[in-house]
Amino acid sequence: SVSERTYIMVKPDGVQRGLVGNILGRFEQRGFKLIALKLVHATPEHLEQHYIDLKGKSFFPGLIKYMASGPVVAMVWEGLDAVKTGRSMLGATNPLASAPGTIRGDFALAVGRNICHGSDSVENAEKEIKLWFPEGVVQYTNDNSKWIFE
Ligand code: DAT
Ligand code: MG
Repeated sequence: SVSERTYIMVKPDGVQRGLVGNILGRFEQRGFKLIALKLVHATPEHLEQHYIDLKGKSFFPGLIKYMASGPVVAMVWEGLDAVKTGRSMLGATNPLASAPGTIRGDFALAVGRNICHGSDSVENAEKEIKLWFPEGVVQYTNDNSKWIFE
């Protein structure tokens, strides 16, 4: 739906490498509406909650350490098919399999340094938005929606 929401995050390597503006810009240009944004240095406990489904994987400790190594940019984007479209804009989990033109396909090589996160389902998006933005998102009307949607 037009009001679907997804949780997108620039990971610590994306922030350190100065890719925040580029990643943000792609969602803006595509026509998604920014409804929440913050720079946050998350605790390991918070990140374990975010990646709870992966607990037990061999790479889990390394993943948490990497994600806690610096600030991340947490954001919520709203628009038509936001979850699926967000995932396709990110590219495959392993950047070596990501098509050029995707964020990972343009900026990353290693699966453990793949610079961005995007929700994989509407249900998980709702959970992640609650986890990262317990204060809620920002409500405002964006007059350009009539130029983006029929
Ligand atoms: P995605 O981030 O594409 O949703 P995921 O949820 O399966 O992928 O995994 C979360 C993150 O964990 C992923 O972005 C990078 C890391 N990861 C996944 N598989 C990995 C692996 N085999 N080795 C190292 N890191 C991995
Ligand atoms: Mg995932």
